[in-house]
Amino acid sequence: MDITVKNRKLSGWIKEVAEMCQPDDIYLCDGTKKEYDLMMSKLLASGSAIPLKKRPNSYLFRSDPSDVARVEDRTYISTVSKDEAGPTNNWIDPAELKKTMRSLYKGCMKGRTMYVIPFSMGPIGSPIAKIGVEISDSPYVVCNMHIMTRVGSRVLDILGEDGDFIPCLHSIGAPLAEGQKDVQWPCAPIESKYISHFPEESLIWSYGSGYGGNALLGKKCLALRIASSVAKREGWMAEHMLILRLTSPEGKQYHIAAAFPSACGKTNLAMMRPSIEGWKCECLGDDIAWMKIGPDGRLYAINPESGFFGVAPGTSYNTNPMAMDSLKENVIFTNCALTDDGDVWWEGMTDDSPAHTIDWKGKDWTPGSPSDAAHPNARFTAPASQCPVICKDWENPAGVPIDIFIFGGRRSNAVPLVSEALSWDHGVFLGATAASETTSANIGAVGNLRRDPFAMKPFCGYNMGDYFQHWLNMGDKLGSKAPKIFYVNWFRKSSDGKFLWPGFSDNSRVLKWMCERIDAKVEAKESPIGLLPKDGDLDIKGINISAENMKELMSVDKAEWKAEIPDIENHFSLFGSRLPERLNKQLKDLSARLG
Ligand code: GTP
Ligand code: SPV
Ligand code: MN
Repeated sequence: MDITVKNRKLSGWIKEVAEMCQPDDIYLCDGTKKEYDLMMSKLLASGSAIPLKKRPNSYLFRSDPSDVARVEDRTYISTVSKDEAGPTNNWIDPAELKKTMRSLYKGCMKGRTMYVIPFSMGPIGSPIAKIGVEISDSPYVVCNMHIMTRVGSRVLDILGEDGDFIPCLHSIGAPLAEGQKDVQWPCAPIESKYISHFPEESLIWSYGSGYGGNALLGKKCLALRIASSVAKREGWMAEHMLILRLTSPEGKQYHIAAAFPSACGKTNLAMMRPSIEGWKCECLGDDIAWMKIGPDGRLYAINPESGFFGVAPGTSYNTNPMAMDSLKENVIFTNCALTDDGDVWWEGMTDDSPAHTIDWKGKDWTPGSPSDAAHPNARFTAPASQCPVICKDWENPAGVPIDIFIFGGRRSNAVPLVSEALSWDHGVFLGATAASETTSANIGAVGNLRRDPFAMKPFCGYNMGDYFQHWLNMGDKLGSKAPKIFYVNWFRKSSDGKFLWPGFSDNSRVLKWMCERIDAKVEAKESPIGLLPKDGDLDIKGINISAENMKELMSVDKAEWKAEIPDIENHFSLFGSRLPERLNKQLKDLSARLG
């Protein structure tokens, strides 16, 4: 059962974890295709993976009905002082949390194999990349990590004997007694799930879930929660942002990074096909951006991931054709429906639903059934390299210079389609006060409006008040080279409950206006909440939107916005003395502008 690795820290950690978790076997991952196939063959044999006739090398998984999304209520930032974790994170004292979790981890891998997965976030060997090692007892996690991160022996070569890495311990929390038959999706009950982060020692401990961000620890745990805390100390940024390159008909390139909360449109915008003539969009990343100030003083972004873990429902050839084309082969689908001819299906994928499917719970489903065929948080895991509009620079370790930041969210009212920040501080205020209706990317109620600053509420690894200050500091350092900040809302609804804006490829029209603004080609109109497009400046040629709807979409209702003020005050009061005074000033200015 012994495996040998050169790296001393890793060797010691593997031994320690094996003693605690007591697996039957240990396997060191090398990231090869052969290994992927071996894991899949195990998952096929156990009945967890369902091969898809219609898509080569692609498989469907059905999770336990209790394990369908991230669990924010069970996610912890465990710093020595509670204040360090701040008011937006759950906190337990590290010693206490480790004690609780050690007792859960004790013997938790009995009857299973312990996989050691060395991975790199960012191109292997690049100066900006971070190395992690995930230990997991889930072969499903191994396969997903192969797609989402760079797994391989080269990572161990780079580590050498003394190199450092971020230990990411994961167990599904479902040991097998001798002779006990495994279930299709083993996991632990909700009350013993823990997604824990110890940012002061760059350590991740996850227990009890096999799903997405709870289990693929390179993503939200390492690349956002731990990385954000490292970034604060080192003076860079780790953000919940897509990265795209937009090229104008004249051939000018613009790089845009946009932060929307989970299931609020990042993947769709990242690979959008502009509906306006001559404009081109290429994808660099769909979920996470790491950004550093370059030698020329501009802010450069890389995508630390190597795959997409995207929301399936709503994805179609109409809404997101480039995602659909990325899903033809080599894909892992989770909680989608299975069609009779051996393909996957989900709500919104086709105009007509199939006459019959097996739903995500494994039950017969026909149109008109009371529940969805695919879970609303059903996902695909696909290699980024398969996206037809992946940018040739997506793995360039130097990154791309960001011209525009966009914040936004899902707001059925109040927030206009687009506005421009009056200044960097005002832009930070827009990010800090961003609010969005909750989605099924987290276990919990859906559709409740909440403040989700910078789309980072669930992902900031330290006190959010300090995070706001970090944004202000970055702006001070960038000075005139700072990206311009905009705020968007694709999700405003009319009184009859329909989206006012067509969205998707037509979002290019909004991006075009932003480019014209940064090139000073058009002027903007003042409003209390920021700058708005002047009438006629937003290119809506050729789309079917009535003048009344357009007016409603762009309207800023003073009374509605005045009603936001007490809520923003409440939100800010959470941070006490950690709230930067510059943001309070922005709030006062907004109140004054609203009169
Ligand atoms: P995470 O992976 O959870 O971080 O989500 P995301 O921000 O990448 O969201 P994604 O692009 O997957 O979109 C989530 C849902 O919103 C999907 O069902 C999309 O079809 C829908 N959506 C995305 N963009 C638009 C839009 O412009 N308009 C409308 N109406 N819906 C959209
Ligand atoms: C999100 O919830 O923002 C996601 C999916 O991108 S997960 O990987 O589960 O966090
Ligand atoms: Mn996300």
